[in-house]
Amino acid sequence: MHEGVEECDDGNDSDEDACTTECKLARCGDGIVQEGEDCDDENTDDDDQCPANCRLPVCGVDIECCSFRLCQNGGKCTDTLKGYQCECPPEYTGKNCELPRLEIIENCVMNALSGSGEAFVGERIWSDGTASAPLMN
Ligand SMILES: [Ca+2]
Ligand SMILES: [Ca+2]
Ligand SMILES: [Ca+2]
Repeated sequence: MHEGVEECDDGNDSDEDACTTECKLARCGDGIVQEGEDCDDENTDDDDQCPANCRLPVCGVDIECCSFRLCQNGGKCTDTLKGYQCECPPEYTGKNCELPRLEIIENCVMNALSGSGEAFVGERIWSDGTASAPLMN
């Protein structure tokens, strides 16, 4: 270790520990993700991908989860004590409304009353069985 020139010298070629290969002490803003850092974008700006303390905010602890746009396909996000909840449109389900709900048409029978004889009367049943609606076409 050279006094005055080097801040540290751990004698290895790793940037990811407390002393970089340039013999500078690991710090937030040096562009290298070291121990205790979630990210490091080589600056100490808070307004970009990596905050000034190099710690990514934890949803439900540091910031509201809904600011992450977690609900997909038009789902409505609500922050809860333990995180968030998505209120999904009828066509989607899953924690983040990411799963399409299968539409199954059952009971298709010829509708004798339609006049044309070509219409069907059926039923819409969602894959989770919660909603069904009569279907005519
Ligand atoms: Ca090192
Ligand atoms: Ca760093
Ligand atoms: Ca930054």
